[in-house]
Amino acid sequence: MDFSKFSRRDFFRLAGAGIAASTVSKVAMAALPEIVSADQANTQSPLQPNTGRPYNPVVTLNGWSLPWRMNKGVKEFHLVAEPVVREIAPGMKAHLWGYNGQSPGPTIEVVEGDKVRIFVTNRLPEVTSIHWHGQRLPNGMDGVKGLTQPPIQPGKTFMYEFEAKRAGTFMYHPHADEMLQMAMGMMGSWVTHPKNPKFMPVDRDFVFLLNAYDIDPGSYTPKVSTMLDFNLWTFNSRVFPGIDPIVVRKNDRVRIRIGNLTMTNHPIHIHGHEFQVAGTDGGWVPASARWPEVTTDIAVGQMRAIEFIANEPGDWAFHCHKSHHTMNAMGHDVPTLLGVKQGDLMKKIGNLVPEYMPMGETGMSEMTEMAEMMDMPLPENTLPMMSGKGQFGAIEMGGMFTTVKVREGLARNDYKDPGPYKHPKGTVAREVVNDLPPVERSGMSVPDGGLEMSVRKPMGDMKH
Ligand SMILES: [Cu+2]
Repeated sequence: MDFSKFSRRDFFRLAGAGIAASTVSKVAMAALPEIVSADQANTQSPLQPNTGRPYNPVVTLNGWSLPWRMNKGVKEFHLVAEPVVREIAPGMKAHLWGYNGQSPGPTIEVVEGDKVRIFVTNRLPEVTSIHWHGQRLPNGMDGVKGLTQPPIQPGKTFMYEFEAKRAGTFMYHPHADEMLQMAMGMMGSWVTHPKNPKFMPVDRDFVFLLNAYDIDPGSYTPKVSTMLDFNLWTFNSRVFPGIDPIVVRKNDRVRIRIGNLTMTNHPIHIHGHEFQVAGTDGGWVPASARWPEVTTDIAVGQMRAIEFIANEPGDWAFHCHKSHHTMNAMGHDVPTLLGVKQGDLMKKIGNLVPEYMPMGETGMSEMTEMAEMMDMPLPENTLPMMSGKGQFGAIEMGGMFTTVKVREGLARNDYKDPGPYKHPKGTVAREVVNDLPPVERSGMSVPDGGLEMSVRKPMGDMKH
């Protein structure tokens, strides 16, 4: 793993830096695993295990996995709940709460049967706790503030200990002031690898969370009381074009594990391939119980691990099928003006409201082009509603959208963006010009006087 991207902060700096200063004992902190944190939103290379049982690591989309230390046979991790700055996409940063420098927090990877100890240090201004969604564990380790444990006060460190009993994909998030803390970005993925590395092997294994924010253009902090009307629909707290592509080799068996911690469901859709749901947060789906899909709905609090053979080269769209979830901020209160002749109305309004932007007489696409042509300035710290550039022009997407890039001849561990797909000659949709071969007419001809057809009218009440 490329550690140059991380800052390793020692516990003295941690203890001296924040609100925790007076309450964290340096002696106590000295016994804890070193804090590792990330300051970037790029997808990091998989973390190859160098201690403990072997496994095939996952790749966290626009994220990273947390290093651990072995202590007398126990895998020890250190999570720090703290305010973070997350780049949502180039051009926009959000002031969130997260873990170890980012939101979502780092992915935790363990192996079935591992004894795990997770230290959680609270550097937030309020109490927190962590619930380990989907895990089999002693009740008192379940992380529900008030019900199974006292709150973790600001400045304090708690310890969770349990055995990772079941292989699969899990999530972690606070179970204290939950609505606010999740609206602020506190969550992460957890993968328990099977003890037998040959169990359901895949060539490339990706994981990410669906999350959502409501951040007004020009501001940095999410509105924490929003219930449904979020304006940034994100994969791991990133929106397109800030989401990295999912890069795979032709004929790879690919798994993508997707957890939903937003407040609504997301029908996740792949182009050019079919997949099967091979796992949920409840466990692996037996092969005999799977069926083919190109879209799977992921409800709130669910995880779906989809698998497919990537045997069609290309840049395939991979996105939520709710079309307002593939748009960024600003796009949500636009009046429908399809077919409305705005004429010099826009000039008149423009005199009164200088920032007035006319919206779409023929559709929204013209706006994207106009904004580009006029080099229209956006308010500070926000993103165009529909953006992204492809080899054929504007992609006009935002939010929960990325591409699965299937390429021949990549190296085993190569996840770098290979650039736009080079289409074989004659395989791209094109304008019809006068170069089509002549059509052979069928022998059918209409007799003189035309054809007589008799049609029987359906009777009765045809409501449906
Ligand atoms: Cu969606």
